[in-house]
Amino acid sequence: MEFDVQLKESIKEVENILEEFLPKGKDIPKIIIEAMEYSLMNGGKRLRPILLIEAAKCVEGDKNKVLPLACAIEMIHTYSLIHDDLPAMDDDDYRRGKLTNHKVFGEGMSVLAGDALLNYAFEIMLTHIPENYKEMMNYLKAVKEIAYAAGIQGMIGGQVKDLEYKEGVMDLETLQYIHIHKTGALIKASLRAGAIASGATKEQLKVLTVFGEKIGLAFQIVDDILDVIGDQKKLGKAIGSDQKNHKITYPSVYGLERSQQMIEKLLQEALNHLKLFGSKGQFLGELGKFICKREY
Ligand code: GRG
Repeated sequence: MEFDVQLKESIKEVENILEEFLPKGKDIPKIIIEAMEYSLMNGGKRLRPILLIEAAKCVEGDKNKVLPLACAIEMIHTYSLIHDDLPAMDDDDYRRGKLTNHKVFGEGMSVLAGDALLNYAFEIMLTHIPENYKEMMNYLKAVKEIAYAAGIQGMIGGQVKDLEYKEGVMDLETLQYIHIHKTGALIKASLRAGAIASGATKEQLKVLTVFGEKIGLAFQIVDDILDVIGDQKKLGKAIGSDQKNHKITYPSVYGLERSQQMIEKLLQEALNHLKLFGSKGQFLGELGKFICKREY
């Protein structure tokens, strides 16, 4: 099957499950469900849940058993975007071509929608713990992996540094810390969680970890480049925000050409590692290429 078709099918599959997992119930105020759904079902690329599912497939895990983890990671990602768009953070009006959550629901409700998605992600994961002891232990280790990557040692840590340096001059070491933690950590955790929950061997886990690290960093360099030369229509948001906010980025330090060469090098190294999985890793490899060559 062609990659584009397969990707569309995977996105559809993730979206169906997200719909299924969304909270329902008379006792929940309708507005919070609407605010959560507005951003969660708003056309994301669904990269993290697909990476998680594909990592499970690479190690011959049961896809159905990792679906709660895949949905949870997309909910955590969505919460981070909602909060990142708030006036107290990046103050953005548009995401994926549509008004940001707080522009529609107001700042207070938007904070709560982010909180609710984060909390609900853990509720879903903990509601679906397998009963078999070995599977349960692997699954709980995967939940911990996600918690760690989303927290102060991961995404929040990266966002904290980003916020701290908003006004000041950042050095390259800090830029790398931010990239690795703010975006890289959740991408790496998607792969590791899918593998760990599916009982990966040490060697398999190592390969998927390195693949995740390389693709995670490449993802962020692409993001930096798109902020300089991206197509606003395709991106669904304005470009040039890094320059406007005097942020140092890969293109501002290394230039566009060298940044692009770095992405290519990271991609090739990531793909080399995947060889361990043979044809089972083929779609994951294509996904890596898509991430490195994306235009949105
Ligand atoms: C608020 C705790 C907290 C963290 C925010 C990830 C993050 C940390 C902020 C996002 C800021 C940002 C736009 C970073 C660039 C990289 C990134 C995460 C882009 C969006 O991810 P995609 O391209 O998004 O996977 P879609 O729209 O496809 O879901």
